[in-house]
Amino acid sequence: MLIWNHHVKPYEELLLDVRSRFEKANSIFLRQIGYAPIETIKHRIKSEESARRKLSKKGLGFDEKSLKQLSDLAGMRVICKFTEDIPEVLGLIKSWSKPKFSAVGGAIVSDQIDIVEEQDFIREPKPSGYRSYHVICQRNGLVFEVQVRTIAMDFWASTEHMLKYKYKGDIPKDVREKLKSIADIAGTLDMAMDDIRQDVNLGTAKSRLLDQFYKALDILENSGLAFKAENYKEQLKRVHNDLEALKSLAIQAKEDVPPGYWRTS
Ligand code: 0O2
Repeated sequence: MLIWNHHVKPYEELLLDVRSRFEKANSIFLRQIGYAPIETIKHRIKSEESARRKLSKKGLGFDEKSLKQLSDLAGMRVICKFTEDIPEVLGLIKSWSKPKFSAVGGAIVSDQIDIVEEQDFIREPKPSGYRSYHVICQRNGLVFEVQVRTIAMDFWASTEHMLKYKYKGDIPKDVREKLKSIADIAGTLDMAMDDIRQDVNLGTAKSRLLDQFYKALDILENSGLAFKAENYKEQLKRVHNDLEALKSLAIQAKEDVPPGYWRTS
């Protein structure tokens, strides 16, 4: 007899491992470029009842072999702010499929995650209006699904899911039509958000440059070079809105810092 908790335990461990890979990568992005592509991560194991229902819909029995055919028994949702963040997340998943060699003896480390299938419901939304990018992966024979989507796509999908539940799977036609047009609005919202992403990136770049600039001024002031710091402050007033000029000013100020004073924190 199949004991549900025993069956899903390795999947739970797998999801925790994948989740921590995403979290680590996200912090590296944040540290290196001041921006992280992942907004939120959710993961879940399908409930026994829901797995039973799905298998019976597919005409399959409730056993170990049939459960292996449910690609979303273990599922993870990676939610991004912008559509343009999605390829970054896909790139991360792809990087896990490369064999890793251990430092000792060069043996292959078996934490490799392979992509079994990709489904792009963003380029080709489902007739309901559902949009998301699905990646079906597997590690050591355990299959799981990663859904990558924006906040707008996630909002739509979770609302539609809730309505499906409320109407017992049979959403009335007028509600379905409304949902479809909201999905189109969500698509337009995502496109508009991608447009302003450029501004967000510029804002991040500017604040990083200003951090470096003020750090240099602080050192100059505390190393007997306050007159230089004052001079830079005056120049900053003129270049504040010009990213390139701000960049060269920050480099110049950093170069004026006496040797040995600059510390990377
Ligand atoms: P839940 O409760 O999220 O787990 P297939 O055998 O591949 O043909 P399957 O497995 O239904 O059929 O694949 P599909 O269509 O890729 O759906 C997998 C999951 O994607 C679903 O799991 C949903 O999470 C999500 N999804 C797909 N289509 C829709 C949709 O129209 N609306 C919403 N809200 N979500 C969708 P479950 O088991 O259906 O649901």
